[in-house]
Amino acid sequence: MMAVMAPRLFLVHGSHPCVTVELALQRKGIEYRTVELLPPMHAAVTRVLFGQRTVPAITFDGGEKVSGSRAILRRLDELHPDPPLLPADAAARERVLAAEAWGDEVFQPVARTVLWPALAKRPDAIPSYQRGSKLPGLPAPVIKLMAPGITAAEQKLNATDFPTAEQAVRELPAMLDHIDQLIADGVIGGAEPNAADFQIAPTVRLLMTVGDLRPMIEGRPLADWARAVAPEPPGAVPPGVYATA
Ligand SMILES: N[C@@H](CCC(=O)N[C@@H](CS)C(=O)NCC(=O)O)C(=O)O
Repeated sequence: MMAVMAPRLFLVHGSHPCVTVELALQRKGIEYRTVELLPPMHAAVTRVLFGQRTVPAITFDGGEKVSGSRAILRRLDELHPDPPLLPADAAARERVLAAEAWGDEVFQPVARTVLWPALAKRPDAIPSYQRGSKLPGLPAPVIKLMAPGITAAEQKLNATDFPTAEQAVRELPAMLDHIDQLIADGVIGGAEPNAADFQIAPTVRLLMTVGDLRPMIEGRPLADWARAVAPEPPGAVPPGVYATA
């Protein structure tokens, strides 16, 4: 009998949608291997390998390739139905899918919008986001030299700059209210984590690494929920970058 190859997850260290996929794989007890890519160069590699520039991307036994956190979770449910990532009840399922789509399309980009301008202001914080990476770390003086180039490239890639980030910070409380409402409505935060839990919680946890944003999150129901669902990501930007009320 032919041996079944474990899926290979292409990821960037600390990337929140990559955590989403890892949480789903782990929930289903699927053994997988990871291929860690270095940002922002990873986009060129994934474009060649997957025809799409973003991570997460995954290859399954037989060579099937899937890009995108939501598409990967759908495929995982097809390949390994138990435990399911979506509720069986049709109405509940629609609510979870809508929350997951919001988490992917609206909330997930906020972390990139806010983080890269913060790191441009505090390049000394960049090495903290590499903690736990499998790739060889660059010496601090080299990172210092490269920081303006890396943060400028990432801001361009993610269509952000400092004013855009400040606006996103102002809009964050309304988004956090929405997540608290999803918890109150039982769409997320139930006994069994679902696809929307796995999509939204890693973004909350990444935002908590930004010192100015953490106080906006702590004390809300979503802070404990996010801690229960997703692991603590690497990295810390000291407070004092963004003015918050
Ligand atoms: N929302 C999509 C896209 C993920 C995404 O934008 N990933 C970032 C890393 S967190 C990326 O690969 N960016 C590179 C680029 O935009 O070229 C998903 O959940 O899969």
